[in-house]
Amino acid sequence: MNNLIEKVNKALEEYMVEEYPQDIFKSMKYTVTLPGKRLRPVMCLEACRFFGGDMEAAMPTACAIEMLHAQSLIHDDLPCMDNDDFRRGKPSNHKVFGEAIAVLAGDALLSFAPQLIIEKSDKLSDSVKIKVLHEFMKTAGAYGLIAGQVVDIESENKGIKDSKVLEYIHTHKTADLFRLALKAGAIIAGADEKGLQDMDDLAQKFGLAFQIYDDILDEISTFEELGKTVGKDKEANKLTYTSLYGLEKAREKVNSLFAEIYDIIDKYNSEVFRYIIDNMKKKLDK
Ligand code: GRG
Repeated sequence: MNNLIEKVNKALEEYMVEEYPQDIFKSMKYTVTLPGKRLRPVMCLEACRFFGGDMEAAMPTACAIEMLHAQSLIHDDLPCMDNDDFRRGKPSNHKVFGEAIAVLAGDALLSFAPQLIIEKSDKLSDSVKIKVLHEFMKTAGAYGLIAGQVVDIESENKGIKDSKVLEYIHTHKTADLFRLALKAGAIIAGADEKGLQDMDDLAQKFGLAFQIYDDILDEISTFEELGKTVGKDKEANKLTYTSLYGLEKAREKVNSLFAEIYDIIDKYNSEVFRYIIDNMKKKLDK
């Protein structure tokens, strides 16, 4: 796992150039290279391995997915969205570069990332690139992250407390990026339909588990542990699994999803996924 994270960090440093106009490139690089967990690029490389693919061939795509994730974090932290001053243990992008540049840095990453897939994926055929880009577009747009974010904002404004709406938000705000990572890695390795279906299933279960886990940590952790403001969801009366069912039921749900995830990843002998889930369990048990 640490080896994969190091490889991803090295590639991100290489891809995040600082050109003219420097303000925008600096702002893009700032959030992308802050120390996140790199779950999505690592999962993309791991899914590629599941199906016997060449991890090096998947590296530009893995990094592009981390860039899309960073874009969503930059925009999510803006005053017009979640209004968060900290991210990954440091001031949020707009706190350092100002709102205008932060909006533009997110926008720029949204096109810089697929441009990278096209320009740097020498080992991929054009037809594989198109399939990967198709998944990328579905995730980034109104069928993916944006759909999740819009319903999240609406449900907060209207005080909606509905489990179906909650699942919709988790599916699109959170699971869709894991889906992109796992499916893109599998596509690059030439996985068949059954393999792609497994990745879809794994992403959905992991995404739901991860968002509920994130909501639990928001209630039980400190700023130092998370590197971001804690307790904001409760304060804003946000629709979350913990607000709907309470902490204990939320822990039960995460554990039952983990059990289902183990059934899938054991088929693929995934030490990486085991490491990720074991770490999540430790944080929940503290
Ligand atoms: C895609 C155009 C476009 C817009 C984005 C703002 C927005 C629309 C969506 C919000 C998506 C979001 C921030 C979801 C939260 C998911 C989540 C739990 C993120 C935290 O992920 P970690 O813990 O973060 O993996 P690190 O920092 O470790 O990478």
